[in-house]
Amino acid sequence: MALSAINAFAYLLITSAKVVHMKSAIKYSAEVSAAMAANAPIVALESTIISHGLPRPSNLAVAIECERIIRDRGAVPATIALLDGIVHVGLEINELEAIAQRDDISKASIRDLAIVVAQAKSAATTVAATAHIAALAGIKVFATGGLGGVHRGANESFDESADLTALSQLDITVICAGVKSILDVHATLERLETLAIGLVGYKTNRFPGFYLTDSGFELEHRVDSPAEIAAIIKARSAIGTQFKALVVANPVAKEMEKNRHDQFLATGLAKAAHDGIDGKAVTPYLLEHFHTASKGESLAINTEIIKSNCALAADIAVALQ
Ligand code: PSU
Ligand code: MN
Repeated sequence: MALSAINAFAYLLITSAKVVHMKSAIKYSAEVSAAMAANAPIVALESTIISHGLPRPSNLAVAIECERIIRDRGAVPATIALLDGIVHVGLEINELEAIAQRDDISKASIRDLAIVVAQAKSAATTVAATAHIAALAGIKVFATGGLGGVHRGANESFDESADLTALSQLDITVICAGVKSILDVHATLERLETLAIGLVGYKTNRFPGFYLTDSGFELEHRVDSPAEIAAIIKARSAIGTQFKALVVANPVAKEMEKNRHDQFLATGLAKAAHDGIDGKAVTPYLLEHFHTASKGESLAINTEIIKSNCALAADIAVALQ
């Protein structure tokens, strides 16, 4: 009797300690904490692009450069990742290095978050998971490279990125260069429409295709300044549609030569099918194929894209203040 009472008490202590631990599961960097206290503009950044989207060692250099671009434009970068069970919003340099260099960094989408936290593991966050944590932290603007979407052959494989469903329920604005042609771009656009995710082209009426400025599909809405985007973000709250993300599609300045692009795509898709790649491995596999097959050209374009999206995101965050 006495023993089980002690056990019950110990259990309560453990559970309440766990509850406290969960509540403090988010750790803000000093810079992000200060920005939040001062109500200064903040831009969220994902980390899967660092761990699984870009090859080493340039992944770390790109991550550092992106943060610098955001600071130079008057906003504060908040790179999001999970390290040893702690959700980080804003990374110190040694933490950014860990994400870029460690071999035990998994790729976490929203469904993985609680598991990684409870098991005290480390993971980079996808667009879906990053948007979820950013929204939880009250960050409104998020820069990435390309969104996940509907994969080719999804009518049989059911492979559609959780990025889409995540963005259909979060108050966040994502700046990207559209989606890569490794996906079924048309199906992705249809799903964005069904999920009521807002979509505007930045200085373009064509939906960008990541390496290409034009994926072949038209956009209904075009914006030409960060101020215009800030006005849309404010109108979303007024009209009650803020809990569906706004996607700002920002085309790359100098695109890849179309024939080369189509060739890399065809060989990559054939290789992935041959190697039987599925699940969360598909996207990193195809990105890696582009980087090796193009002998670095896709990496250079990828770098330009993410830098340009960071600059625009910072300008939007500043315009929102
Ligand atoms: N598309 C890119 N580069 C990337 C990704 C997608 O052009 O780095 C990453 C992002 O983190 C995105 C994730 O959220 O891949 C999508 O993976 P999946 O298709 O498994 O949902
Ligand atoms: Mn998938």
